Amino acid sequence: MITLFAFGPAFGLPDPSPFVMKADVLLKMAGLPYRVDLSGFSRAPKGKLPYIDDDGKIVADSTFIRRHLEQAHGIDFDRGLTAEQKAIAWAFEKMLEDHLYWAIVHARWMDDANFVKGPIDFFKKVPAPLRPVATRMIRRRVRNALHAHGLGRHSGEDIAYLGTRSVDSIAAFLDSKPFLMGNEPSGVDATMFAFVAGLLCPRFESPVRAAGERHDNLKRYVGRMTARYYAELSEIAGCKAAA
Ligand SMILES: N[C@@H](CCC(=O)N[C@@H](CS)C(=O)NCC(=O)O)C(=O)O
Repeated sequence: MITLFAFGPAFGLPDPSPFVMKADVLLKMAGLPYRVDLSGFSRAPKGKLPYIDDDGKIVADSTFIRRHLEQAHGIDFDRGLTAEQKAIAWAFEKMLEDHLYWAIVHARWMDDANFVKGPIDFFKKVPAPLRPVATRMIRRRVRNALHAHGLGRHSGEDIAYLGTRSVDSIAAFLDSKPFLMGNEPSGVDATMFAFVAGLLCPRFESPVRAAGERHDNLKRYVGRMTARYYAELSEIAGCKAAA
């Protein structure tokens, strides 16, 4: 049995981490039995979630989880896609994960109003006397990560410009298709759904979320993926589940 190590539902999302949501959807797409464990962060091999334990084999990082599901369980997430489509899917996936993700992190963690509506909750378990120091320390760590990535070096206005370009690109490419690569979901939809839902999360105000809200097709897409993979939920990120 596979165990997915996750943070657990937060901010009205199945998980605050889009990478965890991606892994969760990949497991649902694979149709393999799995359970979710919320106690694994301190043992995460790379210091991050998600990771899985598949009968004793530990696999960390959502992309390597996908590779493991493909190689060990014979799942083909890109069934029916041409080599060109697979290349496009990979490019979109990495744009979402290595570019748009940081705009989402910036909005949630660096904006004071957003921070107190969301990430501050992560510190509730820290004993009260230590909480302010721990909060400052982790927030500084996130600021440094944003700086090391590069996005954090730009002004808020420029981050909004870059994030909006990515959001407009995925909306334009999705167009009126039900799923990113066509009529059926493929591997990239696990990523696309997770990141667009995280972006549209109504808890946080940001210019990049506003860019997402301007695209009805993205909202309908999140609703469509919710209906297919989270049938127990009536909506995610304000997008009503509907096939
Ligand atoms: N490349 C990784 C990224 C995972 C990741 O960045 N996880 C974040 C949550 S969104 C995390 O666990 N951060 C905790 C930390 O950096 O301390 C993947 O695809 O799984």
